[in-house]
Amino acid sequence: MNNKDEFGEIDEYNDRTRKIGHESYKSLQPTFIKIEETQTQMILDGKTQKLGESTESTIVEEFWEYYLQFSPSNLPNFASYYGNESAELKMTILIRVFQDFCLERVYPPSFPVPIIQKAFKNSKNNSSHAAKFFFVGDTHGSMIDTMRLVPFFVKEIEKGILNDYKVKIVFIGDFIDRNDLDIHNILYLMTFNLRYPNNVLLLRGNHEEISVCAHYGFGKKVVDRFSQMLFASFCNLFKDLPLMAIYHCQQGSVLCLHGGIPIYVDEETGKYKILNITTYQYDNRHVWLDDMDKISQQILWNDPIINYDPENMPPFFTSKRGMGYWFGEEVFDEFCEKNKISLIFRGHQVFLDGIHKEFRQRFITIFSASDYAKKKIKARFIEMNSDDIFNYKVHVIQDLP
Ligand SMILES: [Mn+2]
Repeated sequence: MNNKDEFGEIDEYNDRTRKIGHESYKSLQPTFIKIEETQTQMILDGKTQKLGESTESTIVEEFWEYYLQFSPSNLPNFASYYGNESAELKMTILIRVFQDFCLERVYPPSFPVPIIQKAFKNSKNNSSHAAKFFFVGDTHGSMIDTMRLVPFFVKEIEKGILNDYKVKIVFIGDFIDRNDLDIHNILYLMTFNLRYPNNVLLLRGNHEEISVCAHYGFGKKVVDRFSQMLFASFCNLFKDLPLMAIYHCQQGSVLCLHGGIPIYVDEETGKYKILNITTYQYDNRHVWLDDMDKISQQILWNDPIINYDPENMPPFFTSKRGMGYWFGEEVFDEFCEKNKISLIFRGHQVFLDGIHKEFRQRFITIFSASDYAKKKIKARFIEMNSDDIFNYKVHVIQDLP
């Protein structure tokens, strides 16, 4: 129906990927335990320091300087940096610094919901600052696009500082797989996030999970070039990426998530209900997808039904991807009403035009990788002002200077 076989979205999760994921997870289990123990020991020893106070922040500068030498016409090489003997160690440190940052920001004990919430004009405590948002969909290792986006965003952040407004940039998951340069892509985005910790946010996509990335390229590349240990470190980090970002603006709230809205389905009766996303007890922080709660799985995997016909279709049905659901407009409306959401921006689906609007233009898919599956894709991103959320701009990445 809506999905196109040519992009391999149908059966993306199947018995084979599930088996690969589970086997990788089992075989890496001792490594995961070792990583956890090392991290716990470091905390006990007082070795983890906050970013900015630590000499470890030099690792961020080092990666930043490294990526500054490249441009869209001079991309990093599949093999470059990796000739350096200490590359793996540096990556491991960068991963750990980024993981500490995620844990501190996303799961503080006072707010154990995997949502980044920032209030703007609505809030009494935070009434003065306007904000400019940028939303980026799947990048999937397409460095030619990331190399254009990051310098552009840096300039926007600087403009925001000069003119006293906030700049928030959300990358809506799927940084890896399907492209040879995906290791570079995730390293560059992590570095960008750490260098501008108040401006940048990386959300988890369905590819940031062991079953998917062990099967679609990233895992094999990391293990072949480096080690199982490094692959385990990446997977252990992915579980700590937030699932959603919600921004309260004067005209309404805007939600970002990778896949789609979740539906709670009673397996015995088949009846469904729509949840309040801020009070649901998530159990999402697992390396392997099948261990996660069904709501978190769906946030990463669901899709809208394109050209939904309420007369002749059920409100939702099992996704042909092999995980999650496709949902129609009633379910979507109920979700938005219950959670007081006006607009949703998400990635996850490939459209040649780089954008697709569904459900009276309120559910917006954005795709940000032009170098994907050998197709000519018009990769795009969104620019939105906090005081005028319905008049967001849609940019073509290639048109950036
Ligand atoms: Mn996806």
